[in-house]
Amino acid sequence: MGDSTVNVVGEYDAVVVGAGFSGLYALHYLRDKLGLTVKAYERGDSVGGTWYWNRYPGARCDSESFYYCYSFSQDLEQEWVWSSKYPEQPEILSYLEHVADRFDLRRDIQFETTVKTAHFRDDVNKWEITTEGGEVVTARYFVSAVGCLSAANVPAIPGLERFEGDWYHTGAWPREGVDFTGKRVALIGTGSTGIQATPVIAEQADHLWVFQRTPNYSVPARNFLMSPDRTREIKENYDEIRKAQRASYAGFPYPLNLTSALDVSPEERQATFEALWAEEGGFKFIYGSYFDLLRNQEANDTAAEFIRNKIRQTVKDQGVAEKLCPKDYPYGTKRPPIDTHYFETFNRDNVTLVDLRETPVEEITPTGIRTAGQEYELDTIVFATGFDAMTGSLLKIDVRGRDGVALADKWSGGPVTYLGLQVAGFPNLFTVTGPGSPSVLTNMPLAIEQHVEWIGRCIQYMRDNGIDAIEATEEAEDAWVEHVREVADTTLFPKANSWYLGANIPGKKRVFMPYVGGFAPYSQRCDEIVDKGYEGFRFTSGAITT
Ligand code: N01
Repeated sequence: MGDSTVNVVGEYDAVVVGAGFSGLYALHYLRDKLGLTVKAYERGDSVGGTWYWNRYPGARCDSESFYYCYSFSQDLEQEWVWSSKYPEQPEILSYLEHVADRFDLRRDIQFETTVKTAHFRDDVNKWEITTEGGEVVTARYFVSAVGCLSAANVPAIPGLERFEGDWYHTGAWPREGVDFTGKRVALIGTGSTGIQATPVIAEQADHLWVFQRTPNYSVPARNFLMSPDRTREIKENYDEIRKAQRASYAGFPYPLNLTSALDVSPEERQATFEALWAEEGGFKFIYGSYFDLLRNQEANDTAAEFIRNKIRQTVKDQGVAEKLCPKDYPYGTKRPPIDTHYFETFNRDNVTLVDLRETPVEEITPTGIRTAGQEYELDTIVFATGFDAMTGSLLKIDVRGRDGVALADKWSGGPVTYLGLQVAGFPNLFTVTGPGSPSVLTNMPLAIEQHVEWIGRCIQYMRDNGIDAIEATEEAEDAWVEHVREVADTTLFPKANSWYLGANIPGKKRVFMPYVGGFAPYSQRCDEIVDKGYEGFRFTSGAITT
C-alpha cells in the first residue's frame, strides 16, 4: 500500500495502542466479539498500563475494588476475589494479568513496542502505523487506549541531571522496588500519588521531606479486608450494583442525595460529614453527601472547612497543620485523594513539610535540593508530580489525519473531540476515554467499558452497512466542545489549577478537558446519537484499493 519503500509487515482490521484496562478490553471486544483481526502494541513488557507503571510504595486503588473492575464477564466477576476494599497495586496488576490470560489476549499484543507514528492514508481509508523499531502495519481502525494519566511529568527543575543520588518518578517506578532504609528522601508533589506514598516511605526512610506546592483535601480511605460474607453479598448483587453504577453520576452506586448542603442545619450537616468521614471514608464523602458540593461555593465551603478542621485536629504542630490546609480552591475541584494516615504522618519526627509557596525550589544540586530558604542534603528524590494528563500520551505519537494534518496542530489550542470518542479530520481514530468524555471523573473501568462497547457497536454497524470510514463532523465537534465548556462553567471545577485543565504542565493550553455532565447522561447521549443514525458523524464508503 502507498509508498513502495515502506515495508508493511502486517495488515489488520484494527490496531489498539495500550494494554491497560482499556486496551485489553478493546482487544477482547474487537477480536472475540466482532471477529476482527487485531494487533495491540504496548510499551511495557506486560499488560497492566497504569497498574504496570505505578509501582510506587503505597500505590493502591482508591475506588472500591468490587466496583473498580470489569463487568463485561459475569464469570470473571464471580471467580475473581478481591482481598480488600482498596487493594494494592500488585493485586490489581495480577487481576489484569489474569484477564489477559483468561481471555487469551497476550498472543495479539506486541510488548516492549512503542508506536511512533500513525498516519491516515486518504487514498485507501486506512491507518499506517509505525513503531519505534521501524515496523509498519496498516489497519482500518486505529484505537487509542493509551490512558489518561500515562505520560509522566518530571518538572524541568534546573540541575536534575547533576544530582548524584537516585531519583524516580512514581509513574515509572522500578520493578524491583526502592529500598529507602537509612535514606534522606525528598518527595515532591502532594496529589493522590504523593498522599499515598508519603506514609509508606516515611516508615522506611531515615528522614522524609515532603515538598508541597499546593495542599490537598484528603479523606481517610478506611480500607478493610473483605470478609467472605461481604464478598458473597457483592457477588450475589452484582447485577443491581452494575445497574446503579451505570445510572450514577460518577460510576459509584452510592444512593443519590439530592439535598443541598445548605438546606440542612449545621448540626445535621456536621453529623453527615462526621458519619461519612468516620465510617465510610473514600469517595462516598464527596459523591454520597450533598449533591451541590461541586456546584455551589457556599455548599463546598462547608465540606472544605470540615476537612480543614480534621487536618487541624490530626496534625499536632498547628503551624504545619495550617500549611497542610487547602484554602484557595474548592474541595473536589482537584481530583480528591483518599489516604491512609497521610496527615498523621506529619506527626512523625522523621517527616518535615517543606512549603514551596514560602520557599520555592531554586535548583537541584549534586547533593540535594536548594530552595529559597534552605539546602536539603538528599540521597533520593521522588517525583510524585503527576502526568501530562488526557492528551500527553496520544500526542507522543505523531498522529496525522486527512491531508496529513497533525493531531498536535489540531489540538494546539486544547483538545477538541466529539464525545471524547472521535476527532474531526481523523477518520476511524477512536479515543478510548478521550478528552471531552467523563472518564477521569468516573470509575474508570466502567467508563472504559462504555467507550469500548460504543466503538465496537459502531464498527459492527459500519461493517454491516459496507461503510469504510466514520468521522466526527466539525460542527458536531465544535458543539460538543462548547457543551463541555458550558457544563464545566456551571460547576466549581474551573476554579482550581488542576490537571483537568492542563494547569500542571507549563505552557499547556488551559482547557477544561473532562466532561462534567455525569456518566449516566453522557452514556445516554452516546446511545441517542446512535439511535439518530450516528448524528454528528459522517460516513464514507467506496471501493478500497490496497
Ligand atoms: O498527580 P497530580 P498524581 N514543583 O497531578 C505537584 C490518579 N491516581 O500522580 O497541585 C512542585 O494530582 C503538584 O502541585 P500543584 C488520580 O486521578 C489514582 O498525584 O500542581 N510540585 C501536585 O501536588 C490523580 O488525580 C490513584 O501545585 C509540583 C503533584 O505534584 C492522578 O492519578 C492513585 C511540580 C501532582 O499531583 C494524578 O495523581 C494515584 C513542581 N514543578 C493517582 N509539578 C488511584 O488510586 C507538579 N507538582 C486510582
